[in-house]
Amino acid sequence: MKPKAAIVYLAPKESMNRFEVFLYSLELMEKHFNQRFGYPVVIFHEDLPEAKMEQIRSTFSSEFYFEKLVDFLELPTHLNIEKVKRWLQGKDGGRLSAQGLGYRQMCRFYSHGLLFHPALHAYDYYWRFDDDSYLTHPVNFDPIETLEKQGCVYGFRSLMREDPKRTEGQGLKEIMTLTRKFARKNRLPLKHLRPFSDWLGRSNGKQYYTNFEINKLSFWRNNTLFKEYISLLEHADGFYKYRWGDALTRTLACSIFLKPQQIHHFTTIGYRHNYHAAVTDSVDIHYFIPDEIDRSASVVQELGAFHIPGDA
Ligand SMILES: Nc1nc2c(ncn2[C@@H]2O[C@H](COP(=O)(O)OP(=O)(O)OP(=O)(O)O)[C@@H](O)[C@H]2O)c(=O)[nH]1
Ligand SMILES: [Mg+2]
Repeated sequence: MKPKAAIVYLAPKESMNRFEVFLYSLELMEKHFNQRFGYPVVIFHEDLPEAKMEQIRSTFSSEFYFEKLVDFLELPTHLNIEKVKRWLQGKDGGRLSAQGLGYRQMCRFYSHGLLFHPALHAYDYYWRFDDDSYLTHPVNFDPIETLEKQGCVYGFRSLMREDPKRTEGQGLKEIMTLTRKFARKNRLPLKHLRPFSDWLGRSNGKQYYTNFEINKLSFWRNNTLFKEYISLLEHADGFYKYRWGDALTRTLACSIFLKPQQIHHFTTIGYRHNYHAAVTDSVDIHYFIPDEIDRSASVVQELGAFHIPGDA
């Protein structure tokens, strides 16, 4: 039987001017996968106008559900905006970065808000794409079904490693300490954190690249201990203070709550996320920042003719 699953997106906010990019992601997702497999597509959004929803419905053949996040910018009840603003400005121990409140709320939403959202209650799995996630080649099998058949909870396409210069001040030490303490207290294994840590137990910056992830909602939704872990993260304020990313929290949660055999690495799917590419049949991830193009043979061969809006 086909898994109860949905494809999910968070549409860019209108002021981000990324609608064209988003449409192209939808086009490739549909052409290379969903035309054949027909999963419903749930598009969460902050302010997507009716006319654009209509444009999506009339351009593509998938079944679309639009879900407005009315409380997207709402803070946890123990915080107030003045405090958060100071962190965003780099004051009181907060981390100043280009990513403001919207981005940080997005990370918090993907980290756990999505897993408990009522719009997904009817589904057991979701496959997430970002507006700048692209399937570069046809996917001739159903990865959601693969995950289910193998009894897995989490599926990813690539691992990324954040540049230590960029992660400085990101509160990695705090989240690692907090996670270890929590795991010890609750007798959860710590050994699967090793691939994501250095020899001193500090985060090594390696994380699941969550802009492509397939996840078993029913596993997390029904897990009381996971809810406790989330509550701990929420009260540590790291999403606001340090811009903790959903890639970071997902990686840590998968490491303490799952066995390695519950995690599946999809290595055959051709995928690109802005300037990162995972070519088909390769575990590597290639970075091709416009002025520093990765010209390795496999990337040139696969992506030579593949362009996205914004490419030079
Ligand atoms: N509504 C809304 N969506 C957002 C906001 N920030 C990001 N998103 C969406 O969240 C997803 C991830 O955002 P990105 O900006 O691509 O985040 P990222 O992949 O970490 O950053 P890049 O490396 O720049 O791509 C995308 O689908 C965006 O449309 C926001 O403030 N509001
Ligand atoms: Mg992105």
